[in-house]
Amino acid sequence: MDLYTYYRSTSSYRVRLALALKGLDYRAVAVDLLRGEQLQPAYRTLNPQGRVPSLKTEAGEVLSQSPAILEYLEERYPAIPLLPADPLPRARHRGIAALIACDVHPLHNVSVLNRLRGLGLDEPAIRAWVAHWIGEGLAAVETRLGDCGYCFGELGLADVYLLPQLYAARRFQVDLSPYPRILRVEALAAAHPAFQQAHPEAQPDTPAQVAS
Ligand SMILES: N[C@@H](CCC(=O)N[C@@H](CS)C(=O)NCC(=O)O)C(=O)O
Repeated sequence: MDLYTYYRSTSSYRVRLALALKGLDYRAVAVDLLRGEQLQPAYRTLNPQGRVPSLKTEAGEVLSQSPAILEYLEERYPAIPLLPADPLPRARHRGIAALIACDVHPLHNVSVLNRLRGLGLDEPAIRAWVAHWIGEGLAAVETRLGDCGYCFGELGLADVYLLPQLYAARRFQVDLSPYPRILRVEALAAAHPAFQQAHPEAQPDTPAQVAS
């Protein structure tokens, strides 16, 4: 499989995590969002929306939208599942996923921030905008999480959405101290090889000054 990815893209990081957790091999193809490579015709023939990630499957089919890609991986490679078997815990994982993917991440996307710049907002105002929406989303996530282990005990889909969002939160200097359950999950994940492998600072396209 080929994954079209950008090192610090939240939605690419979700897919990298799922691939790593499921132990699946893939080739990373970097798409530099700051240079606008996602908007170039070469990439738009694969993904007309001009967003990452895209996944080219083993059969050569190109998939877009990280939730759809994650569902594909879950259904095609069920041996290591990201969702529990029972409907209720599955819905809890999906609730966190939807909160982050629908209500938080789109508000700090590159093109959205560029649009705010175009409207005349300066960088501190934009940072405050992002921090507000991420903080509001994480406050809601915090109330939903269990008291031990990953988001809901066992590692799963909710963690695949939460960890990338936390990376973005730290990048935008969101104060995470009010969220002890979230911080517990983040600390656990930091020691997990799949999270280390998928981490934005460990990618082939990570700039040298960012790599840890
Ligand atoms: N809902 C989409 C969002 C994809 C998305 O917005 N990706 C961002 C990076 S995280 C992107 O490509 N931004 C480029 C742009 O805004 O021009 C998904 O989950 O895949």
